[in-house]
Amino acid sequence: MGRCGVHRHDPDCLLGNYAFPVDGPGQWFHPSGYGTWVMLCRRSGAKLAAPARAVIALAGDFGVQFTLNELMTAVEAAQSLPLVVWNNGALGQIRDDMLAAGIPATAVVARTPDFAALATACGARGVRVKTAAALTDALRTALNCSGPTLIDVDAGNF
Ligand SMILES: Cc1ncc(C[n+]2csc(CCOP(=O)(O)OP(=O)(O)O)c2C)c(N)n1
Ligand SMILES: [Mg+2]
Repeated sequence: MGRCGVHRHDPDCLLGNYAFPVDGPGQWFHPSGYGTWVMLCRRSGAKLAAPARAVIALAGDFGVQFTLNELMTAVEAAQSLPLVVWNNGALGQIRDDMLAAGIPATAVVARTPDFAALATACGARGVRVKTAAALTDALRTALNCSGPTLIDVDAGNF
């Protein structure tokens, strides 16, 4: 997820890899290399391996759709797992890279499903938030719930 294009070391960068503060190893999992979209299975696996630790899954609105079926695994395992979906209605990184390269952004803006409803249909909790404060509240609640919560974040306000 992100909106940084080639400016990945920009202090305003929203790319999780650069923006998320960690103070030790084993706290940030990213599919380095090809950056393959495997977010939900990996976080669900991390929660299985370390059930006492708080685990949060973070994905873009298109990346999450590749492994959203794994939400069922988290539901079956009753994993207390917030799944934060950064919803910008776009394949944002690809769009930004196209624009940064001076080529027209093609086929990178598309409709996304109602993620909160989709989560509910899977037996998970689903909420939509529009502000940082609401996101904080939703995360606190989700970490204290049994079972996963999909938090659909309207990126337009950030
Ligand atoms: C399986 C797979 N296919 C394609 C890509 C290439 N790719 C990297 S970022 C990206 C767009 C990501 O869109 P989204 O998940 O909505 O995140 P955003 O950049 O909008 O925050 C794509 C297609 C990939 N990383 N993994
Ligand atoms: Mg996106």
